[in-house]
Amino acid sequence: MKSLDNCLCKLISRIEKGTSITVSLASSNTITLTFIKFNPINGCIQGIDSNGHIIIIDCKKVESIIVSQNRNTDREEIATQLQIPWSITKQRNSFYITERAGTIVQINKKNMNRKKLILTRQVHHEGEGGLLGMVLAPDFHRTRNAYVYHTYQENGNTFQENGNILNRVIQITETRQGWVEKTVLLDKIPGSITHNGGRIKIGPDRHLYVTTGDAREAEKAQDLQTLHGKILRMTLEGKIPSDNPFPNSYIYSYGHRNPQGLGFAENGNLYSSEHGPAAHDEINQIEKGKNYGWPVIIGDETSPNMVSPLYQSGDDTWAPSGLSVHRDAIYVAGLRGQQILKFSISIKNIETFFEGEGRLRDILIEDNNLYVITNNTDGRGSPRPGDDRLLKIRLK
Ligand SMILES: [Ca+2]
Repeated sequence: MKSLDNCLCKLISRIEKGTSITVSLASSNTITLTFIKFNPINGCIQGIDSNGHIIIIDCKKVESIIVSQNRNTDREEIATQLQIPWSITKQRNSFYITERAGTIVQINKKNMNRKKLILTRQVHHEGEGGLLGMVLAPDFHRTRNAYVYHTYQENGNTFQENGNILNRVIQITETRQGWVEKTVLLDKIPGSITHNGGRIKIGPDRHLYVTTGDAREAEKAQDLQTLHGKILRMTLEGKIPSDNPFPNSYIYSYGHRNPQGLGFAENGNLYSSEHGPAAHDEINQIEKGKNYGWPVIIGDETSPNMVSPLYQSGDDTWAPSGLSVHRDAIYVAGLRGQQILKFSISIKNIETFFEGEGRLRDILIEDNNLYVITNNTDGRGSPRPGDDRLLKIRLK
């Protein structure tokens, strides 16, 4: 204890058993543990790592300790050192996580394998654009096929007002060298330095649902002749399904500003989250052919033939991104809000489910486990040692 920094001593003595701590070591490694105890005789911390192993750390080797303020201490760190991660997908024991600059990381237990995309159009990473949503094909285990949404440039080198930034949905295949472009499902989706939408999900009907942003042209969210501010529906081959609401159109719903969350409930209901203009963020139930109001109505405002949100944030800002539906609840990742919100559908109640890890980007729920990625490395957050991370939280 004599050689231990006095502040560190005081901090350690206040940590309660069961608290999640992230320890930075002099060797520049970081490790996250569930704290058990501190032994003042040998000056060592005892804790449990994400694999359930008991770890003993000599405090003389500790540079710093971050004590998590999580309300939910039942969480594990699955991966660290992610680079601006955007979406989580999972197949058996492997996670596939997109990173905005244009890579996909496979995480299997403690192994991380980062692969590039080999494309006919480069991923354009600027502002909120880049490699965004991803889903694995239903037959991924056999074909290694997946679908991604990414920003690209039609021409030129820099962003020009309402200029040449676009988005597209493509099918890619995993190979040893990287993820190789296979087919283009839809390109020329309006893009901008912000408001690119970008979440994609496969529905129970095996069709692909895609969120697009208004690309900073708000009024076009109401225009059924453009793809600004819409939720699209297409077959896995990129065709327009014959039962889409508008003839010969990908549009499934419209009047959106910048939806980045999309998820299906077990009963097939579709939910989405979107960013409001100044606060007034929204959670919506998405129904075929409906108009969600932007920019005509915001918050709880109403208008004939427009759908007001299931819930909206009022004067608070969540900046909601990915969501996942589990039983009666929608779990929404908050960027600015830095929390996971839990919205109970039947009673329309909202509460903070998890916080204390900074900005959060996407959520995936499987087998009663909630997985979340942080978003602290894109220049808008305050990265900590190990950021960005993939965390696992056990649902009660
Ligand atoms: Ca709305």
